[in-house]
Amino acid sequence: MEGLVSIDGDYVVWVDTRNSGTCAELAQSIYGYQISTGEEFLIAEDVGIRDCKVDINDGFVVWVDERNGNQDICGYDISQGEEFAICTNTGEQWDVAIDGDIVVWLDRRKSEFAQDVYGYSLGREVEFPICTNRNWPHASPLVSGDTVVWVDKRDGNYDIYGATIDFESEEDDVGEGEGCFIATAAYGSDTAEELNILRQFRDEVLLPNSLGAEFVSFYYKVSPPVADFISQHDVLRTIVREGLVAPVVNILEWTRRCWNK
Ligand SMILES: [Ca+2]
Repeated sequence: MEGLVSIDGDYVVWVDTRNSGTCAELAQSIYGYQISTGEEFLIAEDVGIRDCKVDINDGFVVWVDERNGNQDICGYDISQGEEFAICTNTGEQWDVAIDGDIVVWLDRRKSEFAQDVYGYSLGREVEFPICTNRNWPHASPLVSGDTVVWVDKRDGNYDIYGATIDFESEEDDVGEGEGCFIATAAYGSDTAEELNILRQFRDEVLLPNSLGAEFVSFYYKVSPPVADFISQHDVLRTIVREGLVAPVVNILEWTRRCWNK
């Protein structure tokens, strides 16, 4: 089975059932071994009973942890001897991997059938979605530097997809940092001129006003899955662009002098 052992530099880590008594498949713990000293050490005890996976990079160990009652992602800093939480969302998280600053995993927070790819930056202590669409499953996410790859079944058979993580490009975004989802999907790229007036309206009119800010917050919660769906369907994109976004942009342009400061 993959993910039951991993190695990086001077350390080997693995999933261990030595403390599980007669139930050899149960009560998985995480152990480590330092090659240069020949010393074995316990990292975390009784972390779960299913699908445990462990990975290590540059002295940071990550694994799937069920101690809170559902699968989460936990980490351990070998140099400090300290455990820390990476993701404790109430949905299931599993199939974790780490390289450098980035941890990636599969995530079921959006629905019982979702298999989305999420990530976490150790340095920034921030979590972010990488590829989320409940219409198709993802599998086996891996990361190297700022590049994430995974197995993806969006076309009905297994393909390999990838994404580059770019924290700098999120500067002008709001909330969870993925700006203007539905409009972006409808226009097909994030650079369309029309998006600027939508952003300006959001920043100058909606956000300073509490009801408007509530709307923006709601919008950022519900729109990513909708936008994912729209972006996959050309006819739907045209309908949304010509029927919804374009008229709103026109109205905002005509009334700009009323709300623009
Ligand atoms: Ca969880």
